[in-house]
Amino acid sequence: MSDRAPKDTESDSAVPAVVIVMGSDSDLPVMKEAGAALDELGVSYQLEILSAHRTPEQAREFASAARERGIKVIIAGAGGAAHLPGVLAAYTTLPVIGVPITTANLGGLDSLLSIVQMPRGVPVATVAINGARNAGILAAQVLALTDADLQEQLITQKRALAEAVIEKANLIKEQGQPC
Ligand code: RP5
Repeated sequence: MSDRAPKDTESDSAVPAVVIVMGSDSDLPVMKEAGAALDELGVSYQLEILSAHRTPEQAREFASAARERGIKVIIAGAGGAAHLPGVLAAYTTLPVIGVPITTANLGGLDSLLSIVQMPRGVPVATVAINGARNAGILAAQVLALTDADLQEQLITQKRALAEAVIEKANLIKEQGQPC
């Protein structure tokens, strides 16, 4: 495994901070929500299709080189026998955020369990089924540990969430409880 710290020369602006990997183009409708969350926060990212089963060599090569390239966080979405996030995590010490994709036969429970039940020592931070937006936000929160501007944006976003709830609560109070 090659997982050395990134060299300064490789941490330039051409390298995306986050790579959003998915097992198939059929995952894109869900996984693009991670990209939308990162777009809102001005975080650079790249989309990749890699499969733990169909392109295992390419998946290994990507994960083994990711840290040295200067990538900071990997988001990986997969459905069914969803081994992609775990396989990537096996080859890197970068944080890997797993997104279980909903499935026709088992509703995504298969994906969720495949991603979340990692063996001790090889973690994947797993979000909800189809929770790609949260994966994008979580990736930004990792980056915000060393980025004060990004941290400010995340605080603003959380304030907006709170204000929206308070507004709805006030509206219900004004209109009265429905019987
Ligand atoms: C997984 O198999 C992919 O992540 C996708 O969710 C699922 C089905 O893939 P396709 O048959 O649609 O390519 O590897």
